[in-house]
Amino acid sequence: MSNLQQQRNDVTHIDGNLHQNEDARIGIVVGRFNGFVVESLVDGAIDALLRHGVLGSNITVVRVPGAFELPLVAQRAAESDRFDAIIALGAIIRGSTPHFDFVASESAKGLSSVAIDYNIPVANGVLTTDSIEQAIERAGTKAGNKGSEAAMVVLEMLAVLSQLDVDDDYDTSDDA
Ligand code: INI
Repeated sequence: MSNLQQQRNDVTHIDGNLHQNEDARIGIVVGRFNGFVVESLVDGAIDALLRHGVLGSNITVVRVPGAFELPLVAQRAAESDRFDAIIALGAIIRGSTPHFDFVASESAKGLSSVAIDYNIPVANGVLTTDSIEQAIERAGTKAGNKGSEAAMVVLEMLAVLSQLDVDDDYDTSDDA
């Protein structure tokens, strides 16, 4: 085997294993604005979590007025230490939102800050679409369900992060 091939074989790959979730405690924060779309995202997220072994008793759904309020409640949820990961769900629809760009960007920025500041996976499952039709398409009809996608994201992230916590093999103590 060439040295290059050997080195390739020695590379450590860490990928998310999506099967061990019975202990995962998941907070779902939900903006009620455009609720007819958002509730399909909530259903999709809960369904995906349960199908991947998360216990219903370990799932908490917190509803707030709109997507703009999601970062604060996600931050409180992270701070509370009650959750291993947070899923944020909402729908911001440009057609009916004069301040679409502002709400969308503040919501996204705030959610990513929570993940970094509290060292916890936060999935951004907030739909940002030009029209109600596009939102419906992404809420369980022809373009999937952004709620279930967000649920899968946090499960994958939990799996990846737990392996990083355990695997210290990259520590080259031979050099010592
Ligand atoms: N909130 C949404 O989640 N989606 C929207 O499309 C939306 N529109 O259209 O304005 C919206 N606005 C409310 C916003 O999130 C706050 O609740 C509000 O500004 C009070 O802070």
